[in-house]
Amino acid sequence: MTTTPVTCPLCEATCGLAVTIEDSRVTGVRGDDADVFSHGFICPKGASLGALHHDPDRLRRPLVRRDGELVETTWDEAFAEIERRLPSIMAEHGRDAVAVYAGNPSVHNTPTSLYGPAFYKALGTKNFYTAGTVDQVPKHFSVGHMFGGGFTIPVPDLDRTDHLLMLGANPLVSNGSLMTAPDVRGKLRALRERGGKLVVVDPKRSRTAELADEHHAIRPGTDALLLFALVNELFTMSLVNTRDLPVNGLDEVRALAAPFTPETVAAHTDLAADDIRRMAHELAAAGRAVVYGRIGTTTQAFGTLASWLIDVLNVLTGNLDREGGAMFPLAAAGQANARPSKRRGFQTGRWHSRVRGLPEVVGELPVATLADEILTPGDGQVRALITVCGNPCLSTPNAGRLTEALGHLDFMVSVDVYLNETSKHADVVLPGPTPLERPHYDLALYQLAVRNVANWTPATLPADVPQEWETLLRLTGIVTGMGAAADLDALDDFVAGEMAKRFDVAIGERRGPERLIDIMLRGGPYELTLADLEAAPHGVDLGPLKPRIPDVLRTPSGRIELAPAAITTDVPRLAAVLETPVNGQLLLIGRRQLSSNNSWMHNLEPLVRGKNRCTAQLNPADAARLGLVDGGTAVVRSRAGKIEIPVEVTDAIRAGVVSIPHGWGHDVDGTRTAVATAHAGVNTNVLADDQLLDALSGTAALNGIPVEVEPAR
Ligand SMILES: Nc1nc2c(c(=O)[nH]1)N[C@H]1C(S)=C(S)[C@@H](COP(=O)(O)OP(=O)(O)OC[C@H]3O[C@@H](n4cnc5c(=O)[nH]c(N)nc54)[C@H](O)[C@@H]3O)O[C@H]1N2
Ligand SMILES: Nc1nc2c(c(=O)[nH]1)N[C@H]1C(S)=C(S)[C@@H](COP(=O)(O)OP(=O)(O)OC[C@H]3O[C@@H](n4cnc5c(=O)[nH]c(N)nc54)[C@H](O)[C@@H]3O)O[C@H]1N2
Ligand code: SF4
Ligand SMILES: [Mo]
Repeated sequence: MTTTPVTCPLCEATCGLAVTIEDSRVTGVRGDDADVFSHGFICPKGASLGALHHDPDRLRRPLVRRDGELVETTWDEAFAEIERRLPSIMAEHGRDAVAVYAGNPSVHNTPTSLYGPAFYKALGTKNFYTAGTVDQVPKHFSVGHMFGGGFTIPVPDLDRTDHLLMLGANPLVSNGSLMTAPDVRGKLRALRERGGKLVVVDPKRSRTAELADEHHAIRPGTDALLLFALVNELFTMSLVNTRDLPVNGLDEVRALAAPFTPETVAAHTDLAADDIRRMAHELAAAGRAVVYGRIGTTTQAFGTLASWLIDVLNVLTGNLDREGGAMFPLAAAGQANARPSKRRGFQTGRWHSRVRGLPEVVGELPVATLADEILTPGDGQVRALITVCGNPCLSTPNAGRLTEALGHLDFMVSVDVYLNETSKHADVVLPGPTPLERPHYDLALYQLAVRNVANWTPATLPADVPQEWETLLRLTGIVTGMGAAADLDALDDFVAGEMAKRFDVAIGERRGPERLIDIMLRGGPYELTLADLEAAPHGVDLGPLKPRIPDVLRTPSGRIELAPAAITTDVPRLAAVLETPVNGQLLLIGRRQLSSNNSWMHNLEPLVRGKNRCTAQLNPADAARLGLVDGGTAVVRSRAGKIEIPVEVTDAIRAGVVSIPHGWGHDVDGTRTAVATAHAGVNTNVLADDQLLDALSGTAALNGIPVEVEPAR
């Protein structure tokens, strides 16, 4: 029996877990008390790492389509099939005819996060999509233009703040996002114990709102109006104090905010003008305060404006880049803004999608238009798709249309551990190892951590499938013409060599992800080595966040751009909302659930036990008006589609709002997920509208979707 410390790769919190193994069976998973960051915290998903590892439905051999059926095959045959079909499509129709969709776990999985980019670059397609455009891309857009780097995202300094204004986030359930912070509940309790204040803005009295000092049940999609009114009040009452921050565009922001007084936004936000005023005054008066927003503020029609205004408020109150405010982490590895580079400024729209002309942001196109690109004939039509750790048939808007579109592809490959709603459409499915069978270093999420930390986890158990970095290198070999039999060591040397050049260090001895992480650590700001982390299995604490301005800025001016034209151009669209009378339309929003992980962990019995969680939550007043009863069934309709779903009546939801969780809808033929199928739920993204986007970033508005609800007959 051995107990090994492991960093959990399932969500953004990066908890340290202690995994007990007996005769290569996982017999226990608990929080690792010695972890330098999480100090023993664990959630139900982390506790299910063993169930995931032993899930009999998890794919252990590649699948290939023969006579219409997906059948198990050898690795050589799987790659041979890809080599037979993919290069010819590229040769005949060009590189853009092959699209990629990289899903959320591709960022949490160290090997795919390191070798995916090498493969995508080799593929060279403009049709590159990720889960980012159903998630955080508006934030990349706003910080890119304000601070000069799309990944220069400030995070709330949770451990030292005295006032946290939180919008559209529920970290007690999600465990935090764009804010790597294990045990958020403990941190929020500590905030209140030291006399601080937590204010939550959310159409639902979420678990986080329940813990808060104050909860404001805003009308969905109107956060930008509220935030602008807070800005307006700060200027009007001379409460602006940017300290010694280097700021351009103050006067412009003051002028832009002028129409958005607390009175003018009150009707649309459904918040009282006096409350809005008080929120502004308390924010300005608190010693150390921070505004933070998440999914409810990004995946909505004004996602970029809301994301921008959140940091405008952090600047106007002098809380950007100061202790207890919104601070820039300095990760040990891979943080682009930690290295000296030219201040070229941030660009978006370097290319556009073919059919709808939607802009590129941080190298990707909006996934809301992937189906258009597949279904619309013409030069550059997408004919092949490669998904890597993604389930867009459940995760992206107008899921019904995307599912139909996949049937029109000439060829599809899924790099995925399950045969599910998306991978069932593939011609070849390539599985990878489980989290316990691969090494882990949370490259992306330490760049968003509320404390600077570093932790390396070697693979705990031997894998019965190839490592995904090798799979991705094989695919790289195929699309670069070297073929599936390409020399993987030579390809790996090439990838490592490029990275060593970029980080200005020697290439080093190891192979695979170990070598790449070692290169980034050695070239990083703390000059750590992988050996240092191997010697510290519970992690290395690099201390609290420190101010990083001006060095962190990469705007051409070297200053914070508070009113970039690329963003302010969308303000008239927001102002127009004020001219439109409020109507009584029901609006659909989403919610997360503690024992779900987007769409893909519903095949684990411990996580789906108990009553059906996939319900439409409605306020008692709406239920009564519509003739709906708790436990009954409702028909919910939007422009995009229609579903039937059980009703849950609860006063936690404000009137005029319906909340349905995403990631459900597992009752489709041809999958191999018996437990999930038995707990199917309904796919809410059949309702999400692929035409309803944040105008600037093309990110889908998954919150604030107009719907009609009636009792099912
Ligand atoms: N309506 C609505 N829709 C939403 C959201 C919402 O709030 N409301 N949220 C959006 C957000 S924020 C996100 S991030 C997306 C997520 O969207 P996706 O990333 O498309 O979906 P996931 O459910 O994370 O699916 C992950 C896939 O990766 C596979 N997988 C898991 N681990 C591994 C691994 O180690 N290797 C490989 N190869 N495959 C693996 C799983 O089997 C699954 O197929 O959903 C979005 N969709
Ligand atoms: N347990 C669990 N944890 C997860 C995930 C999971 O599926 N399950 N998914 C992970 C992923 S991919 C992500 S991106 C993060 C997301 O992390 P969070 O953003 O914290 O996610 P949610 O819990 O969906 O919280 C969003 C909140 O926004 C509210 N909301 C909806 N519309 C609006 C609006 O218009 N305005 C405002 N102010 N609020 C609104 C919702 O009611 C909800 O309470 O969570 C991650 N963690
Ligand atoms: S909170 Fe996230 S990182 Fe921590 S145990 Fe749960 S899933 Fe894993
Ligand atoms: Mo996400």
